[in-house]
Amino acid sequence: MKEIFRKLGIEEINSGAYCGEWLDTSGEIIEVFSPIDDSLIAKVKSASVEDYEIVSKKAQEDFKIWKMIPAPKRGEIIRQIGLELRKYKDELGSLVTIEMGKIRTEGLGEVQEMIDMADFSVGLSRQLYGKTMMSERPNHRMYEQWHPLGVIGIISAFNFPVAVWAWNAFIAGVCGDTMIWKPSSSTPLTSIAITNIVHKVLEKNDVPKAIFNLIIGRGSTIGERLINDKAIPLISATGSCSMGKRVHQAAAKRYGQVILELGGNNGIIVMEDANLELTLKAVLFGAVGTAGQRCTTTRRILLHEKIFDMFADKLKKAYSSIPIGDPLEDGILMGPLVDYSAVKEYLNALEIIKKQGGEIIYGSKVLKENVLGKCYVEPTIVIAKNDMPIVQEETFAPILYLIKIKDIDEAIDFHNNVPQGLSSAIFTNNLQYSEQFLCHAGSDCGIANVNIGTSGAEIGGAFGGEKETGGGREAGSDAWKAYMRRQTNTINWGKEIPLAQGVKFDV
Ligand code: UN1
Repeated sequence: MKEIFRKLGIEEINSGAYCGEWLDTSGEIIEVFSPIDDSLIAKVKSASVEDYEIVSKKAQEDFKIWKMIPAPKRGEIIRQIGLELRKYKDELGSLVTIEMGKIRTEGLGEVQEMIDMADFSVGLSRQLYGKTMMSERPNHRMYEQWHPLGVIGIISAFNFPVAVWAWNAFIAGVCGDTMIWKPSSSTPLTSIAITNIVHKVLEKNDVPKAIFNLIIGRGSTIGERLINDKAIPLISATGSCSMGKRVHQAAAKRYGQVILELGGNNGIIVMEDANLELTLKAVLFGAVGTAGQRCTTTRRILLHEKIFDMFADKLKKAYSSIPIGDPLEDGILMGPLVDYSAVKEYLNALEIIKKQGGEIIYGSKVLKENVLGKCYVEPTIVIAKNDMPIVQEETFAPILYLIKIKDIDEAIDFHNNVPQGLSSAIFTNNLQYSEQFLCHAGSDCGIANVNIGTSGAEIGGAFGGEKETGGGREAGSDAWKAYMRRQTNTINWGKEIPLAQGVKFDV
């Protein structure tokens, strides 16, 4: 671990603010523990509100320079960052695992997601296209252009401590924005490591240094300051629904824009004709992967009554063979939850489940033997009803609800009958079922898949969801448009000044 920290520039005590250089921060000390064995791994001197003001000012100043650099040249900086990320992939992947507990292959996958985002953004830097429109007036030309927006606020969660930053940062970067990243206080070290890598690239190039800025600290102090900062036209926030509501309200008060990627309560419909081998694999990865701590985690299985008991048995058997333990070890498929408060939430949810009539058919215990720390829990399967209040909520833990359905109509009805709308899937080989699921009367989620699980989306599509998930879209497709301002331009190259809609106004 010492070697990984040395390579990534993580010290015993680290600064919690960067704006082209690391500041001598004056906030409280954050102690960072690894959920693998509960050990203290480093400290961060967090940013105070005064530190925030310095970062915000610097980001605004450098926006003026960065936005004037041609987009493909900005893309070149992101390309170089992508190359550096490739060099440090192994160490960064391990650091993700050490800091938040996801298994190593997932930690590495997360760094790969950043690399993919870098490549995507480099291409995008030459494709920030606007349209040309047909003017109704003679000798007029109309078109739209996309201009850089300003300083973007990026609030990221512990569960994807680096990939979600890259979704936002690389796109915002090629769009000509500068940014301020506020990572989760549970995972500050990965953000410091990334910032060190970015710093090295910026140093080598003749560009302003306060493009990819960082502040680490409490939501209640610097987080509040960030979301209320009039200098930040857009906040992109990932996290809980309640956090997102707070961000949305604060931004609305000052006419700020938001990209919200909040809670999911993702369901998989399993029809009677489904290929159950495929389904089982997808459910296992979706429900147990990342120890149930993805926003895309599969939380509900809407299971056809004809195969209910049989598939529940298969699942139980598969759950009992999942290797749980040190996430750095090869072959382990489930590591610890992020911290002990997550364990308490898991236990609390299980109590509520019992009170509300849920039947726990597998799991429900905190593991005490053969594990290194106190944050390891059993993945849990519960037979439940869709309208149980606890099923309507997102519990950020590996708890999977099995809900019986009698046909496709009931399945879609139950599926949509939750407040969240992020990701969804159906397993079937029946064309009519899958088309019904994908049509406008089908899944109401931002992501809807057929014979693929709810989690593990590629970066090429726009990522995000509806309802209480917040409506934002990040990463691929044309999600970049949210990071720019659109300008409609009309140019008259004639000798008259005709008015639109045939209005006459001759003096
Ligand atoms: C998240 O949990 O906030 O689709 C993001 C997935 C990942 C991203 C998850 N690519 O599961």
